[in-house]
Amino acid sequence: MVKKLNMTDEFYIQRCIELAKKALGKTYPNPLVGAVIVHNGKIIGEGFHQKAGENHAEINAINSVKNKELLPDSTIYVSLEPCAHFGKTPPCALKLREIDFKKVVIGAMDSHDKVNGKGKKILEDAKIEVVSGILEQECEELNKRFFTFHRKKRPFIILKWAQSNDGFLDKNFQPTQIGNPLSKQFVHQLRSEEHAILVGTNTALTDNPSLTTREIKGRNPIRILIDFDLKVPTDFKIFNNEAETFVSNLIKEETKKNINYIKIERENFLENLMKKLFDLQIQSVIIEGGSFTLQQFIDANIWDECIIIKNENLKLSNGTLAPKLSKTPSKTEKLRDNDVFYFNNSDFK
Ligand code: AOF
Ligand code: ZN
Repeated sequence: MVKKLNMTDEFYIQRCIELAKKALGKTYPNPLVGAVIVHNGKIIGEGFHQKAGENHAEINAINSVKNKELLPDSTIYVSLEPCAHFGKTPPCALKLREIDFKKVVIGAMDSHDKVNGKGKKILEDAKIEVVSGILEQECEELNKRFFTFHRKKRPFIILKWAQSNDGFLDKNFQPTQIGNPLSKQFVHQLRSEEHAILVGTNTALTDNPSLTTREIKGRNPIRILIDFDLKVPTDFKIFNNEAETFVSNLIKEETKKNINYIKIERENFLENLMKKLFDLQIQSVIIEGGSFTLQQFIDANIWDECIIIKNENLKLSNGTLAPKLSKTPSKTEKLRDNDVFYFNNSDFK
């Protein structure tokens, strides 16, 4: 009996996750959240959080219900603990309490300092039945960027590079040329899912990349350039007006149109950069090169995931050596066909 009930809860939380994913890359700095309302075993409402500043998932689900009289006799499923604070929108937990739902089923708890159990408590104090931790791992995975950001007080870091079979980057670090033609779309898809994208001075100077998602018409991530001495000319593509750019440098702190200069000293550089990105509420960063920059993140062990596009048919014999992960992982996953390798930092311990 109990088992059957859990299966039902899992089914609806799974649906919440599916709904939440529709907004992948679009909710920063907010999490991905989905909600489903069930009355007498029938879904009567669904919703997801679409964009920061707009309605939370629960409110969209409530608004989608035609017969609002059914709400107090319904269960609401939500992939993340309902919020307890006044942010850009009022607290969802108060709305659920006001409606007096029969039951609230939660996937993962919200690790945001202002929520973190308070939403659940509001509901329990109002004597509403609350169940939490349903498909918890899946719900954590869904918001790995959001949770890492709040727990580690730094963005979720993804390292990404393309290399030849013998371990070299292309001289001009052109990942899309090393990879097969589909790689470009794949890379642009990855970019559109992250909040920001970062490159070092050499990559910006030698490749002149625009770091946009033009191949898939996705959302452009915020661009971050590390350029201590401001060597990259302002007519380079990384400064075009297709996205906002932050330039970490030693010289000035100012904002000009879409370019924000931020001063970060060399000493403890990566640590201070992480603090600054946390203050700027940047929740995830994909590090796209070059080799030196990537290696710095590896050596400092400031990374969460690593994606390597490997062309097994290409031998370069010389050029820039690809970065090296410090240890051999216990697990390697292939993301696509045979040429994209995925590593998770937690498999290195
Ligand atoms: C929910 N449901 O759909 C989302 C939640 O500035 P606000 O008002 O949008 O609040 C943002 C915070 O609310 C965010 O950091 C996270 O803790 C929570 N997001 N909560 O109940 C949702 N998106
Ligand atoms: Zn909310």
